[in-house]
Amino acid sequence: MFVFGRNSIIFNQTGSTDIYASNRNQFKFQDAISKTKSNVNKAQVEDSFQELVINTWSFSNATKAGWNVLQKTHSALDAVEIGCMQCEIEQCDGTVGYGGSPDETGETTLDAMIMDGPTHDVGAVGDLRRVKQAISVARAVMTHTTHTMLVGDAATSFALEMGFPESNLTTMKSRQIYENWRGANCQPNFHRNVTPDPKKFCGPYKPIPSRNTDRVEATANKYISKDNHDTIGMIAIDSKGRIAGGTSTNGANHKVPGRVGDSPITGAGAYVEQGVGGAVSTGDGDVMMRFVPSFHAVMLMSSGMKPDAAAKTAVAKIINKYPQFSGALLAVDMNGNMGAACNNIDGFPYTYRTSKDSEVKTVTVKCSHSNS
Ligand code: SD4
Repeated sequence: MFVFGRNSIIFNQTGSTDIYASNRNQFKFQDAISKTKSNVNKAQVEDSFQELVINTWSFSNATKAGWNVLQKTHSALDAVEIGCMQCEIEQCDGTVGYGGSPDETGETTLDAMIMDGPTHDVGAVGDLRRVKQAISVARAVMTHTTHTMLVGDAATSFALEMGFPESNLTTMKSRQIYENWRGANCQPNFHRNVTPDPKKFCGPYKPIPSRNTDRVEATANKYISKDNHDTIGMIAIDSKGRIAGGTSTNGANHKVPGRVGDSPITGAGAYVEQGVGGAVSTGDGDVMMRFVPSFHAVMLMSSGMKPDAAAKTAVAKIINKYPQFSGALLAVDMNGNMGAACNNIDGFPYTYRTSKDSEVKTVTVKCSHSNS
């Protein structure tokens, strides 16, 4: 039995595993760490790669958790799942896991995805309700279905069927955030072209005549700030050179119920390509998912661009249309070269550890159009 942090992994005789994660409620999930080895396209992997775990923001405990599991199971997928799970448990910056970003009804809902480089397999959940372990449910979608994404209450039903516990994602803090927002006439919110005026009043709203084609300006979500866009996006490479990526978030504060952001969308929130590298994004997902920036950056790397330049080019493409956009993109190649680009944030930190390092390191990138 391996014990790391608050999670215990028990390997049984068949080689499959159970995870017990203590997150106030304990949960048990058969095969939460799946039999990665059997999933691997062996032709695409080699031995003795430099191991790596890297993730958005200063979530160093998540990096550590991912790194520790990488040392024990030698699986990039496990590292991404456990690393992101660490943030779900810690409720990193209030924007990952339960108790953050209440929607317009006060409910916290979760988005997450995980992607396996060797198989190009993806599992994702959007608008997941009443289940805390979003990244693990995403992995269950990948492992136990041939689908890519499940959403809303139906994703919850699937999670319960897979053995995850149902629980309330609302906390005193998220209740307070919601009450304050209601008290401020539901400002800010994400509505437009509705009546009553959404810049002054709460809903319910009715549409007012508007044609998309009349609009000449692209609009980003201006209120997105450092405090409400700290999604974890993580990439790991194991010693066999298998790359995996993933994300977990509670999305955008005061979102319209049913809203799903970029984080669970393949190529938007995260993308990995075996033999090339990976990228993950954080920020205004409503804008980013229109550009699939993670896919863009990885494609640029596949044509020879370094991660730093690839991240900058992909972000520049978004800024060109949405100068107000706030967000960041982190990219890494199979050799562990890394780079990031960001816009309208007061600096974007990321943390990583490779086999060359004795501890987790942090790099902070200066952003274009910084508010500072
Ligand atoms: C979203 N991109 O749902 C996410 C939010 C976030 O850092 O914080 N990203 O739009």
